[in-house]
Amino acid sequence: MTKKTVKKYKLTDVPRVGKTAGDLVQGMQRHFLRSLGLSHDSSADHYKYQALALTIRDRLMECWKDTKESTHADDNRRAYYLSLEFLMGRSLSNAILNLGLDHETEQALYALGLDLEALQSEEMDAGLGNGGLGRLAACFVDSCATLKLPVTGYGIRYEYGMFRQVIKDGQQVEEPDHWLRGANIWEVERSEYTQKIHFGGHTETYFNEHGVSRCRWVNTQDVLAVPFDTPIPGYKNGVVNTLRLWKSSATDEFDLGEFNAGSYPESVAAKNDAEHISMVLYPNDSSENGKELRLRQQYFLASASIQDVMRQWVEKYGQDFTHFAARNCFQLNDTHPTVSVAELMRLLMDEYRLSWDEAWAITSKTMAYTNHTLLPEALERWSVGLFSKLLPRLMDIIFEINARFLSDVAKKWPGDTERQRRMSIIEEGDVKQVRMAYLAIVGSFSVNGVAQLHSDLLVEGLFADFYALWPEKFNNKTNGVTQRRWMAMCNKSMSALITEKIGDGWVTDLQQLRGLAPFAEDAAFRKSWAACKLENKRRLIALVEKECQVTFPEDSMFDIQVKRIHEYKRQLLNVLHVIHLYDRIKRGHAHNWTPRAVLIGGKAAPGYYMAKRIIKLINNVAEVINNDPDVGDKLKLVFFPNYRVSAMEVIAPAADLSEQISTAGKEASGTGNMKFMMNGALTIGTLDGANIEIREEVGDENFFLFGLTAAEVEQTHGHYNPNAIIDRDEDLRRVMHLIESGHFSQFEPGSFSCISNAVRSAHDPWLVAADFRSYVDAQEQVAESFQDQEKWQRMSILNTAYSGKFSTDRTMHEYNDNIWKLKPVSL
Ligand code: 26Q
Repeated sequence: MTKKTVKKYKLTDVPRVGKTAGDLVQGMQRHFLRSLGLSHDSSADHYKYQALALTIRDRLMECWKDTKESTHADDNRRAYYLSLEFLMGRSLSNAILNLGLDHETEQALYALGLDLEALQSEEMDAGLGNGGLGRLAACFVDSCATLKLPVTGYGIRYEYGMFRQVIKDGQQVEEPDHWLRGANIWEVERSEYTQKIHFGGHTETYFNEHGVSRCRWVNTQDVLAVPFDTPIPGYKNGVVNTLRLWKSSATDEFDLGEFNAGSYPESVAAKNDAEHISMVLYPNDSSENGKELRLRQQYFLASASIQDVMRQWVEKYGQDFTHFAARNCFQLNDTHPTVSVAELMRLLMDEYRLSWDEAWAITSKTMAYTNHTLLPEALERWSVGLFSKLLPRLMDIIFEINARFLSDVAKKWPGDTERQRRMSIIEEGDVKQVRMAYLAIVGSFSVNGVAQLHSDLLVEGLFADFYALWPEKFNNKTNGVTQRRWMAMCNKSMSALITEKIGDGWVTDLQQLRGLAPFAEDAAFRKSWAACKLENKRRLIALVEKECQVTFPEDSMFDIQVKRIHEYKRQLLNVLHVIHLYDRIKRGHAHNWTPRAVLIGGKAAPGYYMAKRIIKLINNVAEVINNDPDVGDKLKLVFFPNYRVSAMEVIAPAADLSEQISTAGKEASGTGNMKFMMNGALTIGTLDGANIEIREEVGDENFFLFGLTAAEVEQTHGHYNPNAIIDRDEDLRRVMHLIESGHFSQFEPGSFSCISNAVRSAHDPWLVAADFRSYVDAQEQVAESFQDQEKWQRMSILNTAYSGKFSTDRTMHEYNDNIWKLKPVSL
């Protein structure tokens, strides 16, 4: 054949891949042999998981291509979610669900004699986050894809995610999470979009050819940022968005000049520094201040992501930035990526020659900031010294932003120097500090909290001065969770029952769950509802048996608190209640008893001493209770090790009671509370974060409220006397005595004195003693309600029925309507 007569093909003209069960079987067979090189049917489940994952991935790829082509072709506005954390968990089951391949996959695996659950559990969690803020980012990108919004997630591809928690001798021990060992099926390296990031060096001013003074950043140490893309499928809509995670890598231009030929190995080894930037996630969820590597990570993400967006802009529109702000929006997930404000200024001025005013007009219309904390001590600060050393050019820009900002403040409040001092981005003092939250507010057109109470408290408290200056910037966006993962995927039996009654519209329109409310009065429905819960409880029983060697009785109330271990979240209050129940059983005050199985899980920041003591206390109390024959099935307590996304997928569907017991005014929102509610758990909670809105939706008769309000908490300041409270309350006195007498620390005397001291301290900010009585009384109500199972199931159904507000689909609609203003992708 001559070349001329050969039919021509394009690499990109690939026939569409089939989606029947038979196609999936063939896909798996092909990948098993041709991609994985396997021939033995007896190979480990891990390979079978990989074959299935590759087969499902094939079905994502073409939608991914279509989505990219569509957004590339239009001139529509886009948003970028910048976050140091994306707590994605597993991807396989989510991809199967969102592609609408549930049924076909089940059939294909049946034909192959394989078990879906076994294969799914082979996938490592992508644990690239600490907790709420990281998981929120994951739910957001799911909802954006489902709403067809052109939103790209930008983050860091940590080699090691959140540590694995093992419990040894009742104590937390951290083990490294090398999650990328054994290949990550879901990522695609895109080295052609590598960016260069600068650190160190110094700045120089010079005059350009027009005699204009300009700045350059020289003598820097450079690091490469290599992108890895993960597909984010929307629910049955053909959209696949992108999560782009950056890996750090050394440049090959390492400085041989500094070394003689004999030091070649040393100069290669120096590459290590660069490659460490994306090595590990910081495992604390309230800021650990001042760590240089953390600031490197933050700038690495900000600079790589913004350069990536500008690269795409310049490729498409050239160096004209007139419409840049109209077409681009960066959402900052807390202050962690806030150096972006200064980085966008730098790129526009130093690389693209814009004036300060032009650059500022763009930057301050492009950035939007979400705050996730009310604790003043958790607000991020960086010392000016460290900042100047690591990022001198950005420090200069921040000083200039601050100078111009303070002159505006002076114009509005002439002579009010105290106010200028309070509002300054630079905190004066022994060590000057950059206040990142203030930089974020000054540099953004939108600032939001994550629940109504939180947003209200921000403008009344931490950000009051800024609210007085720019009231129009501040808004609320109550958090949510994706019902795809947190109901449809993890609670199949309940989902099927719901769909049978009201259809499957709720999967993309959660308010439709309201249609369930009338069925609360239907006895047969309540029976089916209870049967689903029981099935889910059996799954959790098996898991708890495996992880904790404790058997939860299936008819006991599953009382659950899972979240990071923090004093403000008050796991300690939970334990005090459990000790109180134990004490009652021992005293023979257990008539009409409601059996309870209490599960507490969560990770403590490795350096957080009190949090680690609380874990130890929980384990010691569990040891005593679970082995006391007087207690038997009346009460069980476990500390669930290594709490993570995939564990929550088993825990939430099995819960009867959701513990949301933070000191009022301290939990910004909470999102676990929403997952439990959707899965039919009742909440015992304070008036804190989104609990308030949960109670508003479900009605106070279906919610167990206790505790001081945020305003009352504020008022206790200066006159709190926990010892008087303990003296007056016999139950609390007995509980404190059990702890202080060493009943739970027989071989470790004094081991919990820090805990009892904290409860007795007049300066206890978390007011554990203050809320004890009202908590125990509310728990008594809970126990009584659980005895009337008909009533309980009715309340459970209504919790699910009124959880519609807490979908991230609603949250993303609100971000889009008020902040991003994006048009859906047309496919
Ligand atoms: C900061 C500096 C250095 C190292 C680490 C950090 C750091 C990392 C993570 C600080 C905070 C976090 C995470 C905070 C977080 O998860 N906050 C939670 O966000 C949820 C989503 O909005 C809310 O529901 C929770 O109320 C809030 O606690």
